[in-house]
Amino acid sequence: MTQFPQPATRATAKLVIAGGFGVGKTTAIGAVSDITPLRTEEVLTTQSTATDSLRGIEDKTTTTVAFDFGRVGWDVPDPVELYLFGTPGQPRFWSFWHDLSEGALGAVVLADTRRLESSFPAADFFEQLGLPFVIAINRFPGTTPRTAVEIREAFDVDEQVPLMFCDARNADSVAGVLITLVQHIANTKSANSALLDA
Ligand SMILES: Nc1nc2c(ncn2[C@@H]2O[C@H](COP(=O)(O)OP(=O)(O)OP(=O)(O)O)[C@@H](O)[C@H]2O)c(=O)[nH]1
Ligand SMILES: [Mg+2]
Repeated sequence: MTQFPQPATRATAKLVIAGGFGVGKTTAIGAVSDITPLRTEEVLTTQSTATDSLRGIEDKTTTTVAFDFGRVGWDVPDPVELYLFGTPGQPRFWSFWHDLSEGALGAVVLADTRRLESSFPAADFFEQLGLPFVIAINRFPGTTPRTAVEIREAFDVDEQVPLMFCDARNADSVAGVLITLVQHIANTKSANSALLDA
């Protein structure tokens, strides 16, 4: 009987995609996911648009009210299967963040340079949780460019936290962010175990 090579067993990891209202979390998971993502979108009410600015995202008509779920895997450089959980961005749904982060190995804090401050709470949340995270700036067209140094200063995070630019609509770009996060998780783990061994 022909022996076919077995597919590589993939390590699995749960990752969280967080950030402020309308920064592109649902878009990013939809772009990179190998499966049709699970979404919990509800139509934006005039009540919520009074509290959450739609500046720069005037076409946005819905918002995530619970979570997004997507899955992406690859075999190179290492076989890995990532389960992606997107958080809701509106402050009234922030209570979900704890539950969504349960068992996660790391997080992406997505941000929009026009409203950077809307993603500060997400960075603070993961910092306090002690969960490794990266900051990814979703470059919306027509926005005034800001340097990585300026953005890092605004976030006031540890210099070890990776910061990069991306396009939430582009699968390769989002995959690049996820690869950076996976590497950051691995580096943080080996740094922590080195500390424990010391
Ligand atoms: N031009 C442009 N539009 C984008 C980009 N990313 C997202 N959008 C649009 O911006 C809007 C917000 O995207 P969402 O993915 O819903 O944002 P979100 O962070 O999930 O929003 P909430 O769940 O409501 O917090 C949508 O209308 C997207 O089509 C981008 O990179 N460029
Ligand atoms: Mg969303």
